[in-house]
Amino acid sequence: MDTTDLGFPIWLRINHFINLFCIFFLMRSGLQILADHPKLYWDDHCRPGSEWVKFGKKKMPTNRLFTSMDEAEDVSPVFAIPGGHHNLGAGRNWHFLIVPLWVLNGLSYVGLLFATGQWRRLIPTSWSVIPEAWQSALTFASLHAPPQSSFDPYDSLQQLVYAAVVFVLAPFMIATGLAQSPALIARYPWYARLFGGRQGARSLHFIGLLLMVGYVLIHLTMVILVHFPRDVERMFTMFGSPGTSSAAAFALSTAALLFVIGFHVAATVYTRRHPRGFQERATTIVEPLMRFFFGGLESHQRFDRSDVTAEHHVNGYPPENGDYRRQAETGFRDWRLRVSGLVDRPLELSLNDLKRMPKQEQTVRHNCIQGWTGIATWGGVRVQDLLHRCRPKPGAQWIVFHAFVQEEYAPDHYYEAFRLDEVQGPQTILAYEMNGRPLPSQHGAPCRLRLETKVGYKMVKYLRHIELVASLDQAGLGHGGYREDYQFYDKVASI
Ligand SMILES: Nc1nc2c(c(=O)[nH]1)N[C@H]1C(S)=C(S)[C@@H](COP(=O)(O)O)O[C@H]1N2
Ligand SMILES: [Mo]
Repeated sequence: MDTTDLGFPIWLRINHFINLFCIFFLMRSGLQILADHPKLYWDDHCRPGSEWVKFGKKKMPTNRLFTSMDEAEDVSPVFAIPGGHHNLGAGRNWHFLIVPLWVLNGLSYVGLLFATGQWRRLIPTSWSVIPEAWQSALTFASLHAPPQSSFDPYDSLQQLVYAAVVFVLAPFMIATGLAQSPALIARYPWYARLFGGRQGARSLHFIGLLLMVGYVLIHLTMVILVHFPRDVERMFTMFGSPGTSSAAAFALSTAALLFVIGFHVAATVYTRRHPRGFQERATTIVEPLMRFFFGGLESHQRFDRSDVTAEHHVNGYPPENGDYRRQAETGFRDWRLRVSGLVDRPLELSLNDLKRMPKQEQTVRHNCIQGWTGIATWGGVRVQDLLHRCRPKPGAQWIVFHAFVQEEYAPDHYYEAFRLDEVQGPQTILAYEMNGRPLPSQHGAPCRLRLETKVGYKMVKYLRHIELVASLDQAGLGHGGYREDYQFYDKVASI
């Protein structure tokens, strides 16, 4: 087939349009996520100051404890969705809503390319493409355009760039995105190592974003500048059909572009005005997908003791009230962990009771939702063993971990809930030790949850009460946890 006869079939235009619609959502929601911890690193210790790039002007204090929530930056709703301060939950929900659409669109595009012979448009069939592309690059570098005849269908350089974006950059973004799922890399630690760890994957995902932005800018500039107006007409007829007049094509394409812009504006305004409504709608799609893809994965991490992070970040200040203070002063001698609700045998366990149960140690990576990581050895008792002792009743659906009141969370105390099957994993423990020492106060003394397939916010510190309930309505505002209630996070947290 002569490649000049390929034309632009209707499916290709639709794929191109959906892709453009998705890409801007992915970029804007990605930026929102980045703004919550606007620092990028090459190793998983995230030592303060070791970032290779940092956005924003905030400086963290060196003379007192700070938490990673203090490090979040504001971002404009023009660039990010939904914009603003610490709207990471909504940003993530947009990202994970659009990703499946974008991936399905990409797969159908590639499938159709090969089913129809359109692949010839993108994949060079002769090695001569390389010297030709070089010639073309030299021509562009001298601020000239290669002759129009070399653009049928694509100029060699253009063809190579398009092929690289479709067959290299897009899969690369998917691969580096997946490597940020705590569940996936807890089950398959080698997968994170392919990218030099989770921070490597995160940094590469960002570099991929820069390449994508660069590509979009150059792509648009070229379409407009090179061989004007033929390419613009071509771009417009992307939306019309070959038979339509150029006026109709122009009207249709303008409408299509306005639709994308209008949709973004409306989505941004809606998300900002109705954060709860958006959370509830988005999570009905996002959470089942997360459970489907990552729910069955168990953590099998075995980092070496020598991998432990020296300065592990902190999120959530220790409680300051008299109740907690008094117990801390006596080494939590009077602390009791209450296990209650829908159980056959309610329990009240002291720290010594916990220490008499079988102990498990695990050296694992912590993945905060904001982006930082750290490696530590945690020691404690398996939640499985605890459940054996308290024996949940048949009606128990959810297990809720409640913390002491922390003054920073005035409306309520911190808590997180899980379906019972989610806490059965081999590396789900109540930790009373960190790196061989009693749990330090900033990391959750006297006892905290570790559930290594989840993002950090699910791992409640300063534990004081575990409750088994039939429905989420029985905990907090009913969305599955403190951060779900007040920061609109999803409750599955596998990525
Ligand atoms: N009680 C309580 N538990 C909490 C938090 C908190 O603010 N309060 N923050 C969560 C978040 S967002 C993270 S990332 C981890 C941080 O654990 P670390 O401070 O030990 O690093 O604790 C989680 N557990
Ligand atoms: Mo976090």
